[in-house]
Amino acid sequence: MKPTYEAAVIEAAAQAFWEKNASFKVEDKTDKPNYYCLSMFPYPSGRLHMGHVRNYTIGDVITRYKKMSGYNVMQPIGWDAFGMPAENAAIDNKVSPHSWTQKNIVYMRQQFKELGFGFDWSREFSTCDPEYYGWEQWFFLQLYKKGVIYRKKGIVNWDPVDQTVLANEQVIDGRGWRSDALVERREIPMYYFKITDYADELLEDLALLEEWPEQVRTMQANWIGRSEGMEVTFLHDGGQFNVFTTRPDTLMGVTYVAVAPEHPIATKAAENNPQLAEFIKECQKTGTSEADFATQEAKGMATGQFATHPLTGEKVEIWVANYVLMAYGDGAVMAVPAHDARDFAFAKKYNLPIKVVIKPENGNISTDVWHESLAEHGILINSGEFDGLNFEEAFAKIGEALEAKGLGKPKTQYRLRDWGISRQRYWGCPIPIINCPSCGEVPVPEKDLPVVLPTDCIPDGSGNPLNKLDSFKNTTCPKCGGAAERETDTMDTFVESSWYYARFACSNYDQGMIDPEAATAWLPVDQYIGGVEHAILHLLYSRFFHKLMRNEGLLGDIEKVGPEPFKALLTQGMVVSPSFFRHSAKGYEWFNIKDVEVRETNGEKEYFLKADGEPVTYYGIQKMGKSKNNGVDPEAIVKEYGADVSRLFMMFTSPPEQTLEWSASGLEGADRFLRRIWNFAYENQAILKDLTLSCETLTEKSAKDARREIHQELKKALYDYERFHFNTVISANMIMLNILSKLGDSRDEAAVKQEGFSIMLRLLSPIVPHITHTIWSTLFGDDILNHPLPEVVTEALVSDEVKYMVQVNGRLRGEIIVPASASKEEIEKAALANENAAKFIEGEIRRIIVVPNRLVNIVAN
Ligand code: ANZ
Ligand code: ZN
Repeated sequence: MKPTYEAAVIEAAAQAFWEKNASFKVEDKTDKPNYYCLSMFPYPSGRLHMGHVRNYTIGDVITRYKKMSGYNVMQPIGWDAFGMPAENAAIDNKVSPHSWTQKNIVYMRQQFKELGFGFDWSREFSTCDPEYYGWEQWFFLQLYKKGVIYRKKGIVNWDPVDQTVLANEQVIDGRGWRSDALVERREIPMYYFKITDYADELLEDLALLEEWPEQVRTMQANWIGRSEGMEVTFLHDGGQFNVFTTRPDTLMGVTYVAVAPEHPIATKAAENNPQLAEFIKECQKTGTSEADFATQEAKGMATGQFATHPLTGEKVEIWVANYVLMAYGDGAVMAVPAHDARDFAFAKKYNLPIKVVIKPENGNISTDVWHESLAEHGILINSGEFDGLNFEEAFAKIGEALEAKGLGKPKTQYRLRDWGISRQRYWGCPIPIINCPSCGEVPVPEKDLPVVLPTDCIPDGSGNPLNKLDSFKNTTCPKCGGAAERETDTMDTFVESSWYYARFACSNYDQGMIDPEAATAWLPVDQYIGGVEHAILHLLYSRFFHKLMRNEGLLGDIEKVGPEPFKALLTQGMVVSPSFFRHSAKGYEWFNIKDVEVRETNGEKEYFLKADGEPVTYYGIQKMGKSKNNGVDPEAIVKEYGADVSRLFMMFTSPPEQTLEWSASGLEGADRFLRRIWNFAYENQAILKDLTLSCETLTEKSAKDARREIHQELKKALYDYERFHFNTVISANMIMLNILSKLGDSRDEAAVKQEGFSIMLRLLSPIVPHITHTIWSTLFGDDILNHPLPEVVTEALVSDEVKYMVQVNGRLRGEIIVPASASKEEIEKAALANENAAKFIEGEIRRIIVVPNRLVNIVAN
């Protein structure tokens, strides 16, 4: 054994050992129970950042912990390789997205290996491999046949200068990110998944996900957004239209109705109203994202038309309003300004009447300014025959009145929309459809799959290069044999990430999308780990896909696999670090902590740039990232300190779900602890290897005490491991090392050192696998991974002595230590002999009460 800890040397050797022995390659069936641990696979952006490292470290610790707990653990890894960053990089660097992506994968794979992650590399794949996305195209065709995927027109952001469709995040303040042109909305045909058919199941099955964070389940439920309400019909000159309302109790307070700018009534009214036509066009210039709708100012225009109130028969004006979404409910609302905040703001702006029909509990019905009590449920007023009813009664009675006239019925509405998956982009999975001038949309025959994406295009920013690539685009119609064109849209990359978890069970299977036997063996994922930013879409789409694959019979024994893909979910906290800036004419300039010097005078901290000695402003602890230049490159950490130090620091500083604050001193601390472990092993080599030592026959008190404390710490650590509280597992080991370091070389103490250190190595092995591997194999000659976690020896916890509190008349006055075998009389005698207690005994001793193993109370007066 070398006298000093050299991370670089031992880590390379340990990694080579795992690689050579395929230590993390797993078979589908062994004599152990299977456990599937999955960290969300990365986008191959170029290099790992700290968020990645934290995510995969947590997953790796769980993997190794479960392996040492007796499971056959699969921890796969792959690459979520399609998507926009590759196209943007291609535009900037003039290389194809394919070669940019491949280069990144090679680099990041190496980084993974240098961090010592126990991945089963035999299962690796990229979503841009035709062997992967070909099955996705096959699945598309099955769903298309059944109508689960269908085509309809959808609205996109159109950049009139670049002549291209923009993603929502490419629209900045209503303008194209590259061209700065005002973005328009366009309607184009697109493909959709009918996820709304699964809304109820997706909502109800959330209850099965007991090992998911409550917050994530709530976010999913809100996203699905089930609302119980009523569909109400309004008649007007040209016919009739429906509105959806959750508040039919406010029906008598309707003072106008409003339709979305795209509503047919608006279109019709605009035909001979140029001003209105202009307004509608204006509305269409804003982005199409939810956020755009939520933040824009309410605007509208009257159509000059009127509708008939379904109960009173009064005329109410029809408005076009930008706050009404065409895609929700019926694209129209019955406006009740007195009780709905958006209607209120709109009515105030355009001077429309406000009629109060609900009296809230606090009685406040003033409508000078908006206040929340107006939106509460209450008792109906100004509502004729419905006066005096509460919400539930009014819902029922008004519902009956509407139904009697055929002008209303109860309705359940979902916020969830069908999932549009067409992207007008190159670097994605081609949609397997051929557009024929005579036959229309024709699915690609299964025998012609996969439709392979050409890999040598270099996009230039002016739209999808597939449109200009005749060799891809031009084809013949499978139906009529005439000239036809391939669909050039590709799929949303969320499609690939919706089923990769299942493909990892059988990455190399070529008889189908999923091997049913492998699915039965591995699914559901036992533990899924990832960032909370995926709490909604990715997890919802994966849950949806799981149900789709189940319905196609692809998942094997569904009784065993179950209806959900991820049994337990851990959402790891952010990695944060301090940020610093200067403001100048050029704007904000952000400086990295490594370039900043901290000076402390009289407890006040001041910050200076090392380069010029001038001050910079501290901007607090922020999420690590490029925008604030406050990132720390994990590669530099590994180079300087090694993978184990980085892993230990991350696991020790905070529990997985919480924010992790970067600190150089924390890293130093982790490094010191590992060096102490190494030194301990080095200095005690002879003892640690001595096979004649045993803890079974200890007689020395110091040794017995130390052993008891070690096993007490072990007991806590095992409990915390199971809860994934790795930070306290580590503190327990720090305490153990302190205990062991105080022991001498007597046979008894040496035996405890040996046992205690072997406990520590096994406990720490999942967290710092390299150093523990090296020390273990040096001392004991075999592979620590093949050893189970240490177990608590119950006898070691039993003490020879017991501590008693001594009370006099119920007040604590002293402590005594007696042999565990002491009789009641001996304990009483010891208590009376306690000097401090004796001082408080006044008068006659009436009684002595002994509570076994806890206290002695002397009653005297
Ligand atoms: C009248 C009313 C009175 C409403 C009141 C609310 C409060 P949730 O709960 O999200 O389902 N609404 C319906 N369709 C809409 C659309 N296409 N665009 C914008 N808003 C729309 O919301 C349902 C409520 O949102 C409905 O109930 C409707 O306004 C509005 F005191 O009807 B309510
Ligand atoms: Zn045809």
